[in-house]
Amino acid sequence: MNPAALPGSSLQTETPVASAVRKGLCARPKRLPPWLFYDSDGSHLFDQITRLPEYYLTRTERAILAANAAGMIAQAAGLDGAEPARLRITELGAGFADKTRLLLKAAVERQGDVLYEPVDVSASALEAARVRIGREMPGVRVAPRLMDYTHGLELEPAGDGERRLVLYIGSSIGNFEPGPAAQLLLGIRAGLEPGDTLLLGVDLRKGESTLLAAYDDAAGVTARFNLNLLARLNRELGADFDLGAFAHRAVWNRSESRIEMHLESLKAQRVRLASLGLEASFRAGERIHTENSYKYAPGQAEAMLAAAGFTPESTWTDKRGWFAVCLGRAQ
Ligand code: AVJ
Repeated sequence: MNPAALPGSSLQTETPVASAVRKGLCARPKRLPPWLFYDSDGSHLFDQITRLPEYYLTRTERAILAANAAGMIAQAAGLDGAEPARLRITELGAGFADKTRLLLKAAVERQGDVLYEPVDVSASALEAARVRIGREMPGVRVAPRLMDYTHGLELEPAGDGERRLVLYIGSSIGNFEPGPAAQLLLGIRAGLEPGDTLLLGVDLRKGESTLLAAYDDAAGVTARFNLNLLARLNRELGADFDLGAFAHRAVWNRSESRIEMHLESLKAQRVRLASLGLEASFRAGERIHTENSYKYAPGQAEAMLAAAGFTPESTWTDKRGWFAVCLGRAQ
C-alpha cells in the first residue's frame, strides 16, 4: 500500500499535507493531525464553534481577558521590580485575533502604541490579521511573522528598554501531548530573553457532560468541523471519502484528561487517495483519531511553565474555575 520511494517520484517532494496524511492513514490505529482542520472552510467552522452556546472556552477566556487586560499588561511590562519596560506583543497562532484586541488595546492605553507580531504558518491568516488589526486599531503596528512555532521561535531581539510578551492563548497548547507540549514551551523560552513573559491560556478539567457537549454540539457544527477534514482530503488529494459513511465522535479520556475527537467509519469500506497512490481500507466501527484537547488540573499550567524556565507570577481565572490564564516570566 505504501509504494516504494523511486528516485524522482513524488514522495521526495510531497507537501506537508500529503506526507502527514500518508503517515497517519498507514498508522494503526489511524490518525490525522489536528492542524489539518484549518483550511479556509475549517477556519470558518472553527470561528462558528467559538460562538456556540456549548463551547464555553472562548467566551470564558475572553471574559477573563476583558476583566484583567490592564493588569496583565502592567505586570508583563514589569511589576517584578525592574524598570517598567515598553512591550512588544507576539502571538502564536494568529487565528482571527479577536480576544487579542483586548490586550492590544490595554497596551496602547499604557504606552501609546505597540508593535504586534502575529506568528502563523498560514500566510492568509497573517494577512487577514494584518489588514483587520491595522485598519481597526490605530496605535497597533502589525509585523506578521510567517513561521512554524512548533519548531522553535526565531525572533529578532526586542529593542533596548523593550520586553516581549508572548501570547499563547485559546488553550491551543491542549492539542499537544505532555512531552511535545513541554518541548514547545522550551522552544518558546529559548527564543526569549530573561524578563520577557509568556501568557498561557489553558482549559481546566470540569464535569464530563459539560466537556462532551462542548465537543459535540446540538447544531452539529463540531461534527462538520471534524468531517471537513475528509472533505479537505477529497479536494486536495483527490480522495473519495464518502462523508455520509463516517461519523463524528467525541470521547472523554479520563485517565489522559483529554477530550478526543475521532471519525468513525460506519461500514467496511475502501477509500482511494488518488494523489497519494494510496488505498485505505476501514472496518465497520474503525476510527481515525483526529484531535486531543487536554484539560488541565489547577496548578498544572504553572508547573508546565516552571519546567520550561518561566517563573509563574500570576493566574487569572473565572468564577467557576473553568479556564485559566497564567503569566510566566522567563528566568
Ligand atoms: C483550538 C485546539 C483550542 O481543542 O477546543 C474546538 C479546537 N476542536 N472544537 C479545542 C476544537 C473541536 C480547540 N483548540
